[in-house]
Amino acid sequence: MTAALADAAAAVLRGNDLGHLTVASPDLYPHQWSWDTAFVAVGISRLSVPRAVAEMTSLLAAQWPSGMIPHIVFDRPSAYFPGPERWRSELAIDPPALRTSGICQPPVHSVALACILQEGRRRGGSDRRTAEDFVAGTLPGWLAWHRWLAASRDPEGHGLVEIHHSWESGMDNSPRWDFPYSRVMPGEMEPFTRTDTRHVGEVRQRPTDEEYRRYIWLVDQMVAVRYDEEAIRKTIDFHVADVFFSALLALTAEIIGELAEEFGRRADAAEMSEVAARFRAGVAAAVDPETGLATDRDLRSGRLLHSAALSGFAPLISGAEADVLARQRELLLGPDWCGHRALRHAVPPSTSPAAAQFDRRRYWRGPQWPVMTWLFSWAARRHGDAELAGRLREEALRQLGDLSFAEYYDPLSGQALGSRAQSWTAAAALDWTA
Ligand code: 9WN
Repeated sequence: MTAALADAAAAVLRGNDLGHLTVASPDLYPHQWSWDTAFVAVGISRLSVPRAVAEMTSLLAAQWPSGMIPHIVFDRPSAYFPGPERWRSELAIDPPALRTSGICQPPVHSVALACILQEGRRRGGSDRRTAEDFVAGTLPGWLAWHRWLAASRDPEGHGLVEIHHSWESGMDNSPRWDFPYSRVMPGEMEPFTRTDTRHVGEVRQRPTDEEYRRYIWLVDQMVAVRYDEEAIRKTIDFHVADVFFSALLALTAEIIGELAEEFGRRADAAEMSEVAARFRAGVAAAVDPETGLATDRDLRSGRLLHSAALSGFAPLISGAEADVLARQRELLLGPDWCGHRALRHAVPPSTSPAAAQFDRRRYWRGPQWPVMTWLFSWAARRHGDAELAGRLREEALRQLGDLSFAEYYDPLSGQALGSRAQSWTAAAALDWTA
């Protein structure tokens, strides 16, 4: 079974491979996405270290002069909406060399660097050299990305990353964002036609039209100020502190710091370790003592955004004090989450099945996302909890046994939902079976 799963996963990644980059999925997402690329590179490294390096290199080529890694790189025409004509990255005050979107996604990239390096060294020979040269040669670019996040997205040093669009969170329509979006009131705007709904079985597996109007309204607001970060902060209708993004920054800054140290960049290492500590503290301070879950904040109203979303487990990603981790672990495996009696597979749902907002088939409002299971499993191992990591892996492998490599799954029936042949799902399977 494991060999069949690995073969099928490899076939999905080959099918989505354009040569120098892998599209996030064949029809729904025919371009390169930022955080998808990191997960995909981890999986591909199990097949070919040079190919994994190429994947990361093509993403880095799209880095903005500011240091931002954009969330989508458009390298060919397609019907995806919003495409480059709506994003208009060429209008940016300091524009990127390639056509990209104008926002970012959570940093997972240094996880990919660490995995590529580990796999290169395990294989030895030219793979080892390729991986080491690649990490040493591109560290300045990845450092600039983490620096930009720490400076531009947390200018006051609170240890929480602010975002200007829910696409930046990667969890687009999560209940986390219901309140801030209730304050986004689109005015007159250029008409548009969605294309995403053509590629899924049922429209109800995707965000609603009302949500899309708000998503595009925010894009137009950013274009209007030519992606000037300062102006965006002042004018954008969606302005929140994202606890899960912050946890990833804490984790990935720590890894970048370790890599910098290893490759002789002492000052960079110290700087990244400070960034990691700052965001780890920000995440820890955002844990609600009553629920035990980490909480986002709406920066327009100052309101805390309580929601039963998977992001509440941010400390399991960033790392935290032992008592915080123990409580989070218990909650994660408990009856409101992985241990919920109606779940088909005991892996984390995107929203708790015990919550009023739970919607078993709609995107980030309930379904289980295998890539998120992979992330929690990887982080658990890194933070010394091999038992949790192994449990999640085992359950996820059962879920992936249908070989559809779906984007997400109905947590109650186990049915595949969203896109099929999703690259990051196949990548997770490959890493787990290696
Ligand atoms: C918008 C590619 C991306 C993921 C996101 C996921 C979804 C895009 C969309 O697909 O978002 O960025 O068009 O719905 O929410 O996490 O990176 O897989």
